[in-house]
Amino acid sequence: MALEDHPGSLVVVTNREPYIDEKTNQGIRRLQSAGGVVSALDPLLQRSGGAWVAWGSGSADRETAPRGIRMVPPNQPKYPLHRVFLSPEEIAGYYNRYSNQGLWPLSHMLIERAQFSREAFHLYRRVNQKFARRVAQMAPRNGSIFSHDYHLALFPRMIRELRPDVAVAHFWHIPWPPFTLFRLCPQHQEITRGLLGADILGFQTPQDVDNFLTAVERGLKIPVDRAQGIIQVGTHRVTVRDYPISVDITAIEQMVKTPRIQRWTEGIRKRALKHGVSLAISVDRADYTKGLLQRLEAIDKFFARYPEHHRRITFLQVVVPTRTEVREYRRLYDQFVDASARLNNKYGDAAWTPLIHIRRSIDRPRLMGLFRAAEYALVSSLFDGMNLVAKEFISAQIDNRGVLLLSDMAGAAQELGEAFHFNPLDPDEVAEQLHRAALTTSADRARRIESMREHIHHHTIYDWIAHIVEALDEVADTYAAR
Ligand code: ADQ
Repeated sequence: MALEDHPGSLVVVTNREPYIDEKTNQGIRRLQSAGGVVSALDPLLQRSGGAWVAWGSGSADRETAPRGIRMVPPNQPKYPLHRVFLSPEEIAGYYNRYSNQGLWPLSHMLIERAQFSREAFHLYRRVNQKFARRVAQMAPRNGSIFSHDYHLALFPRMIRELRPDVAVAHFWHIPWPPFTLFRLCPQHQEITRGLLGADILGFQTPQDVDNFLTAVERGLKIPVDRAQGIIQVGTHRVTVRDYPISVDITAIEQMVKTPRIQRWTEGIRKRALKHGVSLAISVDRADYTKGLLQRLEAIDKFFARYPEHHRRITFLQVVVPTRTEVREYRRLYDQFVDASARLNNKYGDAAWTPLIHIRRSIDRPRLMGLFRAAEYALVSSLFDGMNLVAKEFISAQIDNRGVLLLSDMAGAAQELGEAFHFNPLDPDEVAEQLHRAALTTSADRARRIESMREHIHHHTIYDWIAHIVEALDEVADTYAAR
């Protein structure tokens, strides 16, 4: 990767920070964010230098970052984390309201949930400006910026205005909706124009790219070169492409092979065997886009239509509450708990619980061990940019015995063609696919899993980073030569 030739030139910009400091009764607790992007970009910055800029959201973040800078990783400092501090009003407007109650539901095509207001947008813009000013102050001359997601849509244009010497790649992690829906965002033109400040604009799927190009054509009346994915805005050229995000399959394979995790996996398998059941796993944040309630309806249909699976399959739902400051998210979780209790009362008995749910975050190695132990994974998102859980499950299936049931509406469905696909709003189809999956031969399962594992081996998170960073590097070189 050419980035290694320019150590220290990359600045990563995200809403969520890679290292968080929280106050506890026992003093300050350091937490590391566990998402796929953090676990891939953090080692890159540790190796080649650079810096990370993010919202300092931890309760002890100010204390541990004199002048807003914290060297990380805390135990072995390698690069600076620049924390952008936000007021409670900014957090409410930028994060909870405009990002999570506006852009998030609209991008997932759930228009009834989307709420916009000029006041929230004003705070969203103010925070994007804060990020841009901060990056403008610290980015090296002719450096490269890699910014992320729907929280920072205005950032690329702002940084271009402040620092025309830097090259900017921005990656949009969630779906980009068709223009007929996107135009419902009262600030759709500002949002699209903001993103056009980037040199490289990445989306999860070709469909997202297509929808974005339409927003540029129809919303801004700017012509686009669809074949090349290029937009010329005055003298500035933007390249728009799909870069499907992925996982570190080799690390997952190693994780599930460690003696500790092997023992954990064996323990779970033995317990399941004792009760004569196979495990079907789902792992999500408690978010309405993940289709948790619709999933329960489909499971109900499955047990109603195919009683032969009673006492044979137990669904294990690992769910971590998220965005609990938003009322709808708290309600969703409560509804989920009620619906699972109803399901268990309807079908369960003293010897068998049809659905077990675990309400917490599970550490990564154990989670991967659970994936290995499970015979089925059920991913039923109503809409999902990619869905890393699907790719993690496949990666952990080193015994080639599991079956992935995957919503057509997750970005991952475009790549994982050997999964059992379904429409998440069709409980009958989900039930039928579960039944079909249960009847597959072990040879068929192995063939499907092997083919998907091979695909992921050739499209890892490191390939994702390398493709974006290489494209960014080329732009940075042309800027440096000017
Ligand atoms: P998310 O909506 O968070 O990400 P996803 O891609 O599934 O969705 O990633 C979730 C991650 O959190 C996975 O790595 C998963 O293992 C982990 N996780 C979830 N619940 C957990 C639990 N209870 N315990 C431990 N770990 C848990 C957004 C977009 C996605 C896109 C990603 C990456 O919405 O569509 O795939 O970004 O671009």
